[in-house]
Amino acid sequence: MENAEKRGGDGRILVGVVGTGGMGGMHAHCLHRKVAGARVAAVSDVDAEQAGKVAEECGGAAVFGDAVEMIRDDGVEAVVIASPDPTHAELVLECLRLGKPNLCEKPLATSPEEAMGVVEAEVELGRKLVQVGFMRRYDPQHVDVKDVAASGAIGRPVLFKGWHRNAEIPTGADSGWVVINSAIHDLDSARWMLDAEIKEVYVCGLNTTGSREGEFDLQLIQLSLTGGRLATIEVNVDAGYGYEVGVEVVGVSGTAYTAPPSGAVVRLDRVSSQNVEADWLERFEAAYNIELQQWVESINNGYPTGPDAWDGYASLVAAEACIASIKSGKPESVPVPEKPVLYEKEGSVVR
Ligand code: ISE
Repeated sequence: MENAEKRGGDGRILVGVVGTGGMGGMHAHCLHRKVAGARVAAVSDVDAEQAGKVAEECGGAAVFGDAVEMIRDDGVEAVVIASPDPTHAELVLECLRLGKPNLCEKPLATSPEEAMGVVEAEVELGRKLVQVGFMRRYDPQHVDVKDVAASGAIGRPVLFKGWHRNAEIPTGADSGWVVINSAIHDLDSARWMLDAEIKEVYVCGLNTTGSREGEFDLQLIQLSLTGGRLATIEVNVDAGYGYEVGVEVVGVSGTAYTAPPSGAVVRLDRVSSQNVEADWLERFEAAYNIELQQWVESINNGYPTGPDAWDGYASLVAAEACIASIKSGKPESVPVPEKPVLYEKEGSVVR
């Protein structure tokens, strides 16, 4: 980056973190303790006490009550956005106006139209600055499966299977929440693993709790993708026993699936057991570290190279079609327009 000299004198990228709750706090701590080449320069949150606590734990970062003010500050060169979902797109657009690289938690926006606004702004700028927090793309177990699928070892990949279970559904969550908050990861995984776009979706669901009539906490999503590929996804956000995510890619001559995250297998009293993670922060701890480390390195090399604004947009278009399918009870087609050339290229500058 051209303004490397500005970085507090030691060459580390000065990062501002928006939101210091569960996700933002985790990102800030991870940047502070585990990521080389970056410094948490500032944090922002409407909860001043929480922001102050995280700032102190992260080496005395500056504290802002207003996210936009923090993003505009000269002492912030790159931004992690982990505030509530409805704020994402506007904050990403502010980063784009200032030319600041950013890593935005999923979803990129609350609707495909809003996400398209981000894509258009980035295309207008002619540089990729946005990365979306689809952290499974950094999970060692997922990466192993992707590598096998991409190597051709199992023949042409034809089917993706994903399973995704949360221990407990938050109060008030409806079918749409399950899709936009949880299934969006699986929609991205299917696109990434199969290297294809989603063309059609069909969702069946169940209410396993009996308490939210008409709302599906258990959803079975069937996808048709480009290249004649298929996918099935189970999302169960009230599984009770813990948190679990896995994928399988079936090729024409073999199959590859995620090994369970390691942990001792304990055999006691004639029972064999292994811990199940409580939530995504525990299950994907390594993935979040790798995601942030690679994000920092990619910025140092010029631009973010992880899942981009197009991935954020395409996943939201598919998510919206899933919600339409839940309402209609029928398959729904997914109208994804042609991908702008900016997102086809390895490099960031197209003009
Ligand atoms: C949560 O918001 C996440 O992003 C997790 O990665 C996902 O697995 C979980 O289902 C969501 O609720």
